[in-house]
Amino acid sequence: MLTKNQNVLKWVDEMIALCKPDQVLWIDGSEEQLDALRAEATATGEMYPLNPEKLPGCYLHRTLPNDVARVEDRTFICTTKEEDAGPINNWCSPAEMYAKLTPMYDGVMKGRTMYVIPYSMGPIGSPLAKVGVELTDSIYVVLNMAIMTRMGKDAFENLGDTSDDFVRGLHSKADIDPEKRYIVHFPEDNTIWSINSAYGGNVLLGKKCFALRIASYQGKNEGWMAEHMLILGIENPKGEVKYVAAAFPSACGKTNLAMLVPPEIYAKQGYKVWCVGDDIAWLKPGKDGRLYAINPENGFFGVAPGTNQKSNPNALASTRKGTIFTNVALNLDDDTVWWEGLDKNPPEHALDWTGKPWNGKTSEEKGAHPNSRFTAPAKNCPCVSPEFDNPQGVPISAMIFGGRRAKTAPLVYQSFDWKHGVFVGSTMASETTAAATGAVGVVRRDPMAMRPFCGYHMGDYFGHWLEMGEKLGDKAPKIFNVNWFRTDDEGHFIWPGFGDNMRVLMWILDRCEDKVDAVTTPIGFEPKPEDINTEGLSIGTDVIADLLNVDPALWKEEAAGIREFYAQFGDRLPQELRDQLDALEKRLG
Ligand code: OXD
Ligand code: MN
Repeated sequence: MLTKNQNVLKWVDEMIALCKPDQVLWIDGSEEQLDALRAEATATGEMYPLNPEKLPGCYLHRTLPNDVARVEDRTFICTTKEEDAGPINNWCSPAEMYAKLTPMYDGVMKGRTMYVIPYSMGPIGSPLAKVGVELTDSIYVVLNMAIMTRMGKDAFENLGDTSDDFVRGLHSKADIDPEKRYIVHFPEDNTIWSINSAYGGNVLLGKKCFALRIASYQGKNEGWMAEHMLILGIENPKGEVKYVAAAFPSACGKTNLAMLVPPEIYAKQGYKVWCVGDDIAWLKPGKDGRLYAINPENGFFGVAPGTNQKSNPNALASTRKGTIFTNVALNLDDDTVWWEGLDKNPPEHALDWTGKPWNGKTSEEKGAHPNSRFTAPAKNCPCVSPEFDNPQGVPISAMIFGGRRAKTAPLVYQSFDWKHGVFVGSTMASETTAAATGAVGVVRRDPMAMRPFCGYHMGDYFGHWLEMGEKLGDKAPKIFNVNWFRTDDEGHFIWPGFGDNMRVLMWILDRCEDKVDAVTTPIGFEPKPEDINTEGLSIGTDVIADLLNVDPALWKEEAAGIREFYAQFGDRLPQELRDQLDALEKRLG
């Protein structure tokens, strides 16, 4: 036992009585204990140790083919009142859900060990950090939590001996039965129950379940924000660093932006980019009234396919030691890993993500699952911010929303003010691509990229954003929207993206410091085309002008789509946002 906290001990005892494990192991976070678990997982085949020279301390793990992604349709927010979960979440009453799941956990760990994992989301000792305890029967979970969180006995220091403010996470692989898979949140009880999955997003309970769903609810009640945002710092040649936080839906390049490599024109002047986080930001007003952010996580749970030396050299470098790979291909010649988009040289003598023999040169099948992942320590990242462990967090100058829009949204625009910025975030959307099932170009609204992650009523969440703006007043970050995905008539992306996105970030920072004028359009402030630096690009200012074009006809359609989307929130949609929509329609004429 690593704590005297009676609230923890009582709850752990209750869960032991329910799950009936053969043994209970408290995870202290020591390397010796982790090494013993790595050895055990290697002996049972749960983890496969990779080439110790090329990938020291790295392991491969495979999940069952029925268990490779987050399951939004089996994810629940269980609040006493249905209306508190809102129209976007699946809801069930806590009483009914506990009654349904309790028998499923009864005796589920017989013959297994229960691991008790204390962890901190956020630097230990930070006023923004919070403690969680996850109980699990999976060594894979323990070893991933060791990378993704500050795990072990030190995490209890923050809690003290009497506090009840910790998130109770209970996970069991059970039989990994997809029909009985549940990812359930009880925000009113600080509790998460996950059963019948062993896939990261469903079982690393510190991440989406705690740091977004439960934390968004806590943040609303306690006056802070939990957001699906990367955090990055841009250092100028004088050594001053400005930070931005940015929210994008999945598959829109958050990890790539978080670790971007500055283009030559900026690098040669001495600009640098620092990664504070790639997925989640916890934000709270600081003593000076500005909004400060920490990354509650301690590692990256990134999508492997498409990660390569060109798209994201910093992410790739992060995976070269101490990393767990899940569902990628195994090169049998040298015990290294491979995934689609890594390089043009797939292994011939390999196993695919399911463990079947696979020849990358001749096979039609994919070697890695499209949602295969790396779990890599943040400390491995060559551009990890020196402020990564700063308990106070970093001050945020700008918040950026973005999605994938072929025609509608311009390359970048700034909201008129915070309220308008909340409107912009609440109407965020991304278009489906040919790669996904269903019609192409269909708009899926994903407010603030939180659609799958908001732990309460989305209308109240918008209200919380508005309240935070009131509180921050003129110290509030400026709010922007970007779109890297405008296409030409042949469907090709016009904007080069990747590191060149820094050119847009530079305009954003200039706006925050009042260094550059803007053009007023019906949707917000836009750059003058010549204010986006195109030096060294194959496109010029004329193309930038096209990328900034706002088509009133498309925007009228957009406004109609927003009205339809808003309707589901009924009277829990803040009046301010209705007013914003009316004002947009008026400006469009
Ligand atoms: C993630 C996600 O894994 O957003 O970060 O799905
Ligand atoms: Mn995410």
